[in-house]
Amino acid sequence: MRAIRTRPLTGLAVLTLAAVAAVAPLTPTPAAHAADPVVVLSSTFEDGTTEGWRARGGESVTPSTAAAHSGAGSLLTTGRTQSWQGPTRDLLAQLQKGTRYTLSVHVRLAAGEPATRARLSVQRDTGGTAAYDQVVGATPVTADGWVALTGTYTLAHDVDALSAYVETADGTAALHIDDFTLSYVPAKPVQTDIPALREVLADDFPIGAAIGMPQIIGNHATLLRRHFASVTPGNALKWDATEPVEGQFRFADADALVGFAADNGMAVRGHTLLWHQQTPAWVFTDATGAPMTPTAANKELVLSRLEGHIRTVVGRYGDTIDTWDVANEVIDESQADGLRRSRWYELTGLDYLRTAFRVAREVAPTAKLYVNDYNTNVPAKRDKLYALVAQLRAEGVPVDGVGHQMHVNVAWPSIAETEAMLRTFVPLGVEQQITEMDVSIYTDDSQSYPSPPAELLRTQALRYRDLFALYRRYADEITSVTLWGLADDDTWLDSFPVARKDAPLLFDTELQAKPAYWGVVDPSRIDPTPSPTVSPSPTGSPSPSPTPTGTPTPTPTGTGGTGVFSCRVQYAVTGQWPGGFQAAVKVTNTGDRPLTGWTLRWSFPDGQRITQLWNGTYRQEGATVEVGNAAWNGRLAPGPGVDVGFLAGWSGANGRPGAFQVDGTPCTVD
Ligand code: 9MR
Repeated sequence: MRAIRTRPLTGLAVLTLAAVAAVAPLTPTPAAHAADPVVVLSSTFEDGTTEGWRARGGESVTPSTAAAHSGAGSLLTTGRTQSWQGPTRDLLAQLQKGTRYTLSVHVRLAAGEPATRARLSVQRDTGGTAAYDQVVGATPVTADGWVALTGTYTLAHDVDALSAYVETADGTAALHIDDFTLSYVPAKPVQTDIPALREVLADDFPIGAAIGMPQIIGNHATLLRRHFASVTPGNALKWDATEPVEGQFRFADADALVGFAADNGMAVRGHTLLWHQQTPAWVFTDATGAPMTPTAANKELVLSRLEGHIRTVVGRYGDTIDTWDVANEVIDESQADGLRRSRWYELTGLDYLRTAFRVAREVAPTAKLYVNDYNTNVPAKRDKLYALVAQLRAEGVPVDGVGHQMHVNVAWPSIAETEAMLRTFVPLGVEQQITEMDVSIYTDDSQSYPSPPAELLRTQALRYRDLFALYRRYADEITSVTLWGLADDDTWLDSFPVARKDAPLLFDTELQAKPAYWGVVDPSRIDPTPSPTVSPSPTGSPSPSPTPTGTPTPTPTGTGGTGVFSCRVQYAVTGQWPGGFQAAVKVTNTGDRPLTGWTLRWSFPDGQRITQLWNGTYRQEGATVEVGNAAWNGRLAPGPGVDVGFLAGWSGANGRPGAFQVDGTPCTVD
């Protein structure tokens, strides 16, 4: 949900691309830079039609001139009787699986309607089942002005139908929308010249990330594989995902995520077997269909459901999942006994915990079984958690570990309090893990930055530095550290506690290493003087100046200048739309002589024309393309190679170039 950067979007961008292609520039590019966004679809409602938009179900959608964000027209939706009704547009033909898009729409309530909150979402249908992904969370809207809902979306599933829609969180107000854009931001390559977190931390603990389906395809998967030794499915193993209807289990997403981890040698934390949230209502519904009351019969029924659920879910993953959050968030420090008054507790007392741990141990005898909670640094909560774990273990309940979620922020909690949290549990003889760490840039609900100010990113880097230094000191106690997400493009904090863009992780929305990453890896690399170009602005920050993809880590020097140079080129079209495409080219030195400065040449077979290229300079004459190195990637040593990306126009066919040369040496081609 980041603001669009570099230049305003226009509906002409795709046309511009084709037009530029037609005049065939022979222009060396200026300094290499990140690519500009390309608009794939826009709706301005200026032509008196609905431009392909329709009602979701029963309401009325018509062109209107009663209000307009730009020009004279908008789209008006009236006659809504349900909050989920609203204008929708099919996007199946436009969205490619695995590619990240920015969706933006302006919303204003019709005159006289009371203020409410609007959401921008995507509906995807597969095999007759609909699923809903939120792109922008509930955002205040009124009849007095236009509000932009802007967010990013990556389709991560195979679908039969796909549409974007606007709805309200509550109420049925008539509403206008205008200036919808679906744009494609060409992805920067994943950095290959920075240390892998998993290697930096290898002697301390496995480093993990919470993931969903979007994290196991494309560049996200590349980043995940490179840096992380462990994953936690963020939602796919929760009860509402795995057993939405009694006895009907669904494991498609969980299987894909666990399979990805297994294929890539990563550990998996199973999260979570029981929780007071994301548990379907049927679990607590009695045989007559009524909500359960605390009777002996209901206790028996709910415990047998719990047992059946755990047997099936844990049983499915055998040894692949070696750690389970058996119980999530069972402490409430405001209760004298410290026990959360969840439905589990109300119906069974502490027996739900006894049953859950006993059954999990039976099914997965070697897995580590955890109780996981947030705010475990807060002394009152910490001590009540301690008391519960001590009691359960004294009874022989197999609790092996305590998970500290560590949803923290740039100013809270102190390192001393965090250390006290870790120290407290040592005498219990339990393992400890950091299970859901993120560091919000916000310290109260009123703050909101369209993009994170540099100074806050620096403060955040120092927090990561200090917290990881602490974790490393306690590496004998801590058996893994997991971040609650992979990169800032996909974080639960964008909609909690209010809808706004947060930036709590180690990689930014373009998957590039942040100062926070350096806080963990090498604090001497945290920039002491933040650039003024990214200082806070309530109306939207100017975009950061173009950055190379690689942070300028000195490249290994190779073996000297006497050996043989040979090369390999990997060429991949990473996105394609009518008239345009994006490609990634990786050049690897497979010999033993490093180059200082290099030129890559190829010919396009089908008249393709490059319009923009990053991480290098380019010239194109006819079909022939010549790419030179950028200032920071001139050294091409044996090893990881360099990545170049470009946008180009095409028509008719978009065949791959068959041959590549570096400094005249033909390369092998993948
Ligand atoms: O990251 C999860 C988010 O996608 C869900 O919407 C949310 C729903 O409750 O749960 C999030 O994960 C939570 C985790 O399971 C337990 N600790 C708090 C996490 C953030 O809410």
